[in-house]
Amino acid sequence: MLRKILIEPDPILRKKCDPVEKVDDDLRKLMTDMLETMYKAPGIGLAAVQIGILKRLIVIDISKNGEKKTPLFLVNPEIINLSEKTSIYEEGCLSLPDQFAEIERPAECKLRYIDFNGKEKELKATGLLATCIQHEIDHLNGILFIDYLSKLKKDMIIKKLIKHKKEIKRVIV
Ligand code: K1U
Ligand code: ZN
Repeated sequence: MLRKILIEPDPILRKKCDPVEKVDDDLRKLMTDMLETMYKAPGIGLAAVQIGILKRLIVIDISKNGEKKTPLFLVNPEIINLSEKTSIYEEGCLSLPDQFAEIERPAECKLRYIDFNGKEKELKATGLLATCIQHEIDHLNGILFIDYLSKLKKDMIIKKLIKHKKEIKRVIV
């Protein structure tokens, strides 16, 4: 089932998410809905808070069009190491439509998480995957990539999004 993605400014996107207590069939259905919503958007990541669910839950798939799909389901992800080396990527966000900015983050990260079947796992990520994981974990803590920009750039983006939301409302009503 496709879910509606929240657009900034929305107070829900600024909340800190709660840990997941157990991985059961209801949670697996939610993760499957999140993956479907992310593929449809289209995007390479989605945090549950972006569909209004305040749980520490992320789906990611950085495979390219035409490649075999490689979905990752991260329940209660915890960063256990960040590299000193950094890298810069032009980031997008499904909650900030049509907005992009170059963001510098640690180039590599190691994380511990629970997978789709409830098993504890560790993963070392580099490149786009490391960037995407850090971007999504930021969502779980109420942080958006615009928070790393100057006040001027951030305010400009928020202004555009308010206009975009008014426009959508006008078309729907
Ligand atoms: O909103 C999100 O959290 C998803 C976001 C993830 C992300 C993108 C780039 C850098 C860091 C994190 C997106 O997926 S934005 C859309 C996007 O990047 C994309 C869409 C289609 C094809 C390829 C990329
Ligand atoms: Zn995002």
